[in-house]
Parts: sequence; C-alpha cells; structure tokens
Amino acid sequence: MNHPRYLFPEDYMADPSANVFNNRIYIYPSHDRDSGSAEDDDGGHFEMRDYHVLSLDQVEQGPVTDHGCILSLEQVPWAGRQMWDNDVVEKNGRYHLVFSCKDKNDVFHLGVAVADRPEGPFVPQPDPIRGSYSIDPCAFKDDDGAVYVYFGGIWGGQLQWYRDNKMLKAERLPEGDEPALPGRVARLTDDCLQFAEAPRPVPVVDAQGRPLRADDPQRFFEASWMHKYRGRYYYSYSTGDSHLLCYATGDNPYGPFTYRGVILDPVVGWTTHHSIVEFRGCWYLFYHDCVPSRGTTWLRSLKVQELYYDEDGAIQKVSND
Ligand code: FUB
Repeated sequence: MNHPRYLFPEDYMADPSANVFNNRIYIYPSHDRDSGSAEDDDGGHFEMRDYHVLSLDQVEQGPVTDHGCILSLEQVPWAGRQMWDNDVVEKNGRYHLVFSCKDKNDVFHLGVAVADRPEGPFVPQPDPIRGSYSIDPCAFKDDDGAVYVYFGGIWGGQLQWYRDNKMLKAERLPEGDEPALPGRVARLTDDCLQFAEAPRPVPVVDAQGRPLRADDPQRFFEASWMHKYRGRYYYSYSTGDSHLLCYATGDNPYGPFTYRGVILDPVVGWTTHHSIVEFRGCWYLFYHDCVPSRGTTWLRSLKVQELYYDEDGAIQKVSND
C-alpha cells in the first residue's frame, strides 16, 4: 500500500480504534459533528453524542460498511456530554466497548457497554468504571487473556487534575525538566466491567532510563495505544500540542517503555490519534486528519496507511503523502 486511503468520506469520524474480529477489521471511531460550540483549549468544540462502528475486509480498496449507531449519549444513565474516544475488546465471547464521556458534573470517566457481536447493539453499564478518570481508553488483550486499559489525556482530557488516582484541588501540569505527566494503565476484571487494580502510571523513559521531561516535544499527551509485535509491547501515543505520534517499547504491559521514535509527523488539524493492527500478515496505522474539512479541527476524517518495521523492530516513520 503506497498511499494513505480515506476510509469513510460519507461522514466525519476520528480516533479510530481498529480491531480484528472474525477475520474482519472493525473500526470504533469518535463520531464528529458540527455542534456550533466555540473552539477552546479544553476541547469544548468536540461535542460528540454517539458512536458508530465501521467494518471492512479489504484495506486498500473495497467497501467500508457503516453498521450504524451502536451507543448514544441518551442511553448512558451517567453521561452528561462529549462522547470521546472508545475501544472494544472481546473476552469470553462478548464484546466490551470502553468509552470516555463526561458525567453530569463535566468530569470525564470511562464507561463500559457490552454486546454479543462486534456490530452491537451495546448495552451500557449504569455507572462508570469505579475509580476511572480522564479519556482515551485503549483496551488491550494480552496473549494470556488478561485485558489492560491504557488511558489518559491532558488539557481537555483532565489528566492534569489527578495524582495517585485522586483529584487535586487545582489542576497542575509539570513544567520544564520535571518528569512529564504519564498516561495510565489498569488491568480489568475478568468480566471487563471494572478495574481489577488501581491505575498505574505508564513510564516512558529515554535510552538511559530517565523519564521523558515535561518540556520534551515527544512526551505523552493523549491517545494511548498498545500492540504487540514479535513478543514486545509497543506503547504509542499522541504528543498533543507538538502534534506527533510517537512510540516506546517494553517487555511487559506495565513498562517501563523505552522511547523509540516518531511514527507520524503532524497532520492537518490540531489532534492526532491512531491505532495499529495486524491484518492478514500486514500491519496498518489507522488515524485521522482534517484535510477533507479544510482544516476544521472538530471535523476529522478517517485514514489508513500500511506500517513497516525494520529488522530490529523499529517502526518506519509513515509518510502522510
Ligand atoms: O476526539 C476527541 C479527542 O480529540 C480525543 O479524545 C483525543 O484523543 C483527540 O483526538
């Protein structure tokens, strides 16, 4: 595959979480819309109200099926507004959609909705995951069947309000050469409905084992994704205000993860967000940009591009041309 493909020109969608279920790719995106809300640093302009699921069985060409709405704000008893990024994991034959949404007090939490099929319909739990906060869940099932949720996002994602899993009285972002604010990970219970443990920080360190600094343009900001390649754990993420997709590798789901490089340079649009998945022996990067909406930050379009690795396991930087 030599060029990126826009996957779904019919509608604006973003934050694609791609998973392979039953030998088919299912993409769980955020569903962008033009709400008229003013643009601000807290993402007030991302006023999404539902999720759709798309599926395809050929990446380079061929139809992309929209299976319609699988969960809407009105169906979730605890939800207030802003249905942001989600992901789906299969466990014991059931599909668990883990999603981020603000509650009625405008505080982000993670919720779970369950279905018998990847296309849904998904039935939401009455309450968010106990002890959950912030945004952008990636639900990763390891080879032993354990499921981990990676999450967290700064600024509008509210991660800077938390230390040691407790909400602060005032938000605080580390600065300068202080260690950067890390993303979080927690293993889920066997039924995938709750955290089985308190969330832990996800350490990203340099080659000398030092945590990346707060002023490092390659430090974590949001959009965690986890995949495994040749037995190694690849933690990838968006750097937010420096607009990169970066990755780091480790030898277990909790890290530490050693910073390895940039996967994708900034795209058109403020946000960058992705997933990485293997399908029929090839690896793909799913992401979004705002080219079709002529740079309108909150109207994003889904894209896919093939991903290649070097012999030593390094990811080759993807060209966005
Ligand atoms: O889609 C809303 C937010 O924008 C996501 O949660 C972030 O990752 C960014 O893509």
